[in-house]
Amino acid sequence: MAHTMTGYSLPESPREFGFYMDGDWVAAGGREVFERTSPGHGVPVSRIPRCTQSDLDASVASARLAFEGRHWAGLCGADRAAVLLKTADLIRDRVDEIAHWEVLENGKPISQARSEVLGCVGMFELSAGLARALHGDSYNNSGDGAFGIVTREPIGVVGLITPWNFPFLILCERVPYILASGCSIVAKPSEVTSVTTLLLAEILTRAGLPDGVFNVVTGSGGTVGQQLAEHMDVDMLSFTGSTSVGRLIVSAAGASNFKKLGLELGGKNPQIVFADADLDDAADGVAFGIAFNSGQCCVSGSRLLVERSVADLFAQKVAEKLRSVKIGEPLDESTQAGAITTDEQNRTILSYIARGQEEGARLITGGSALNTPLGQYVEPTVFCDVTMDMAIASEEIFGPVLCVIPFDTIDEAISIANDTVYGLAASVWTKNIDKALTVSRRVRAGRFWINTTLAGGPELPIGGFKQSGWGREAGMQGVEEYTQTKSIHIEIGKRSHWVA
Ligand code: TXE
Repeated sequence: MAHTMTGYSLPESPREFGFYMDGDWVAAGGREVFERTSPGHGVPVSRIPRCTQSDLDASVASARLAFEGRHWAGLCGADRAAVLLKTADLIRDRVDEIAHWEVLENGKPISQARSEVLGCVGMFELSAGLARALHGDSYNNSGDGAFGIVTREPIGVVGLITPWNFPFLILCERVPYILASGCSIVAKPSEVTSVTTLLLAEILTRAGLPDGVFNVVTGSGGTVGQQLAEHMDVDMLSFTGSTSVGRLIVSAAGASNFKKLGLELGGKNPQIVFADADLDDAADGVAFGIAFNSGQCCVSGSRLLVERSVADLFAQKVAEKLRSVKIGEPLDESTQAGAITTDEQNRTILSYIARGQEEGARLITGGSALNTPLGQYVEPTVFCDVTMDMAIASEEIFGPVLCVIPFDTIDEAISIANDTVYGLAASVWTKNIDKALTVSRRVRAGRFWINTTLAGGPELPIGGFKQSGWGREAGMQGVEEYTQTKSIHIEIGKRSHWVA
């Protein structure tokens, strides 16, 4: 192992992984292999098999067998809870290892990766309680001759397609809740960040999850991902990724078996700052909202709508904060923002920065790739004088690029906030409760923050309005999404006959 200055190591050669099916590893064997290079260091770190259609069919069959055999769905909530709690313990024991792989494949800072993994422990703990609390409904108001019961049943075999920006966190915003419902899963992580999904499979088996309930196929989205979306024996698919691939998923579901879909797609999220806000707090929040994870969050606050009377002053405050963000070596404990995860994403961000300049926006900080010997990093960037007809104001950049748009009235702020095809998240910064609540009611977004941003907990459901997606993940709603209801009507006493 080659050691960095930080105590963590870079592998001397990439580590080989198999995929995971029916409670065990399957070696890559003669399959094609994808080699992942660490975006923060430029060295190869992992080798992952490209699964074939028959690997996928076998994984779906394994999930189906486990489901129909009722090995998991048939357990009582308390038994499911025991496995989920054990999983939480095992994740806590392996936090450093999981966080290290997140850094190697994604490029995020180690301290952030560690706190994300610890957050995932809480999701498993909460889901254990939800597995026990899940219940249906009853209708005792149909008269003495009838009784109605509404039960919740797990929907069946769930496909789970996840992206590269939060490989473990996004996975754990879904897996424990899906398992709490009693479903079986076939997961397909992004090809560039597969390792921590595979590690979770191993952990779940060690925690006592029956074989076949959680399987992982690896490979590219266009092949095995598309095949999972088209699969006739998958009952529901949860997809997190780009809006364009979301459209392909909807078509695939319609063209196959009408599987139910959960979709969490792109965002172009407003941060609305009024002149009466605590401007120092707001500047810190806005800087965090755009630089955290190098802006590669579906909920990044990428549009700063700021009251005109303080717009210049406030933009400068944010720019000053962003210039002090520590960017670079993700394995350094003090790093706040790491690498851009993929080469393609790096090119996309730099091309949007060039486009903003061509469109006439005024660059007040950042605007360049960081000059480092290895890896790919982009300076947090702020554009002022942005108008809503510019591409940088309406398209998801998915990088540390903030667009500043001034407003004069609360109605104008709400109208600009809603002037987007997306509706994932929004924040408002003000000390006036009337303004905060009016804006929170009228902005169309699935997550809303008042005097904070990118906050939450495992209890609160997440998901988007408009083209940001369908359905909700996490919280009790995130368990119920993976169930379907059955209405059971019971007649009491002697039937009154239809045929005399
Ligand atoms: O996403 P993709 P990419 C946005 C962000 C980013 C853009 C592209 O704007 O710049 O998407 O990122 C799998 N059938 N978000 O290219 O391609 C793929 O293997 C089935 C927003 O990485 O959507 C991966 O597992 N699956 C976002 C997952 O879909 C397919 C997070 C996401 O990849 C597939 C990431 C197909 N035809 C990017 N093609 C968010 N909402 O958080 C790809 N995949």
